[in-house]
Amino acid sequence: MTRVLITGVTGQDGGYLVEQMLAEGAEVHGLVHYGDGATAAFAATYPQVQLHPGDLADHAGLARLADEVMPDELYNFAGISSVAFSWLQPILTAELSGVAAAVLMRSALDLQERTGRRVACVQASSSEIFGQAAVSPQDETTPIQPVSPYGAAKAYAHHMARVYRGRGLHVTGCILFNHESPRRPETFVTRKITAAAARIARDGGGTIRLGNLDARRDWGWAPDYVDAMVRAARHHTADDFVIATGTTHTVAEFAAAALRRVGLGDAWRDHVEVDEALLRPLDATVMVGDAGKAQRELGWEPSVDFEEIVGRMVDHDVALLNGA
Ligand code: GDR
Repeated sequence: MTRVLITGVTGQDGGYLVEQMLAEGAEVHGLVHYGDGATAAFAATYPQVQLHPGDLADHAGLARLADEVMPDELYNFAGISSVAFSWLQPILTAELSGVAAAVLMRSALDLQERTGRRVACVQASSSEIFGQAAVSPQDETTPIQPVSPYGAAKAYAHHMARVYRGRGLHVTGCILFNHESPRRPETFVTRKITAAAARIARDGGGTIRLGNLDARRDWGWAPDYVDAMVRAARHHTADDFVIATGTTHTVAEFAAAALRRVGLGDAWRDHVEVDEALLRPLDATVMVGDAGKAQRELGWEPSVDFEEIVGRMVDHDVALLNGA
């Protein structure tokens, strides 16, 4: 039986990975943060998962956890996931999204060297490591030049995956572009828009306050991205893989699609206000990934397109408001 350790298990990707692993019959362990409000609900939903309370800043605790669980596969999804928040807490972001990842990799390597058993690791890297990339689409060879504290922390972790790979650890850096689902919190622009579109439709009016409407993102379907990471963990060779759809849309286009879904297509601009306070000090402008390598080597490709992602998220939020 495969034994899996997932950090960040209560997040969007953690939940989808748990479901995929339980369906396979794996033994699943998750690191949860002390006092995380999401833990009780998560434990009730997935009672089969063995939860380990801990703190990413407790380096000795992370090493002990790896030794105790002795995972075959370790997925690191933990850390600060909001680029906007990283501007408020840059040092904490470096600690939790950068240093903690390196600690986990070193712990996995120590374990592997002591026991002689392979520990396949996946580092959830991010397209934010490319910053304001000069080339589009971005692939595994695109220069790493982040423009946000989040991107810088993720770039460090991504480089450390390369370093530990050189030391013999089977660690893959999956460079994930934006990936969405109804499980996204409203701190991310997609869910903020779909939840607002549902409210506007119910109330017969209202607006969404947004920041940069012109930012272009490559939005994919989160369960597809989780599946890519499992394929990467099990691939014969550890490597870097871009996971993306290859299509890009602006925030404005996302808002228009969401409002179209609730029947307000032509009037979408009447329902969007720009709030300068939501603009970031620096924001990647165009993100679009080339996942050709993942397609060739992992047999992976995205299964849900932009309109369908928007549609599923809006329909979920409409149903939530209707008490479904
Ligand atoms: P991002 O996602 O920063 O790309 O990181 P987010 O949804 O927060 O922003 C996407 C783009 O939308 C613009 N934007 C707004 N963003 C938010 N959150 N709220 C707003 O009101 C708003 N208005 C406009 C942003 O400026 C940005 O350009 C996500 C996260 O999942 C990371 O963890 C992951 O690594 C990257 O995607 C790939």
